[in-house]
Amino acid sequence: MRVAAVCAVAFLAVGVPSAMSAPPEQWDEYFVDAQGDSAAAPDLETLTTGMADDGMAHFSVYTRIPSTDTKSTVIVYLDTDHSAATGDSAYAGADYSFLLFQGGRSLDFERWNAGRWVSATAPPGSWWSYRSPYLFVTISRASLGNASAVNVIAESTLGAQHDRIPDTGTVHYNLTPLALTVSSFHVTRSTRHARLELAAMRSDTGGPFDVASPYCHGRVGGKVVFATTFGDPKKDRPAFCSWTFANALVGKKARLTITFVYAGRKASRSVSLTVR
Ligand SMILES: [Ca+2]
Ligand SMILES: [Ca+2]
Repeated sequence: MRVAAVCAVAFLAVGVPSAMSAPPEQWDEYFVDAQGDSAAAPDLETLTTGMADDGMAHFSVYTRIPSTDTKSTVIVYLDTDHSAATGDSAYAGADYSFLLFQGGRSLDFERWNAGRWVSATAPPGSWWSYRSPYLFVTISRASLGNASAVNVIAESTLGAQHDRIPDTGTVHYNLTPLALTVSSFHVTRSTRHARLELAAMRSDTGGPFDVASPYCHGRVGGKVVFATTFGDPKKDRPAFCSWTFANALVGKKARLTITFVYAGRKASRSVSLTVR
């Protein structure tokens, strides 16, 4: 636990997401915590980490803080060099932190320096705000030493009472630009039927892509033929596009494509075949 009173240097929260024009493509990850597990400290419910194509990292904590609370803190800790040997050992080696102190609802940016947390200059373009129930933090990757990834912890504290996301360990989030990589592609065929299956990995989480439906595109003999059915990708199952062709199309050349589009990224595979 940290002594909030020494950290209560107020920063103005500047800008809100809705005020940005032409927002860049952004992708997010959500981590959900139990509700009602914080005793008297603010109950943390979700932690969202995200990156946008303009190089800004976003962190938000969903926590409903009573307006009568003047003593608690909510802190987002970032270990930007993935080293527990640097930074605050009580928080898995966190090197930077964002602190919301309910006394005056002040916000502070701090870095670990010579064995303690000290207030640091707010990096250009960064902003903080608390608008119940969201604590928002935005900071550029450049301000975090161009970190390729961060380990994140959010914690609320009131006296000896706490809530934390995650309950143990850290949330690992990749800050390098998102890429989608095809991990499997299969074509199965039978009489007047073809099925394309596609799975992809996302670079930010290292996990399977399972957040958007596939686009299915088919042309036979130069004309568009809509897929008969499709299926969304799941963690353990590829997405699919499936076509059943009319008798009149037997013998014609077909070009079939299955595509994921997400946050301006694309993963796609096509096949050419003759309908039989
Ligand atoms: Ca909680
Ligand atoms: Ca560290």
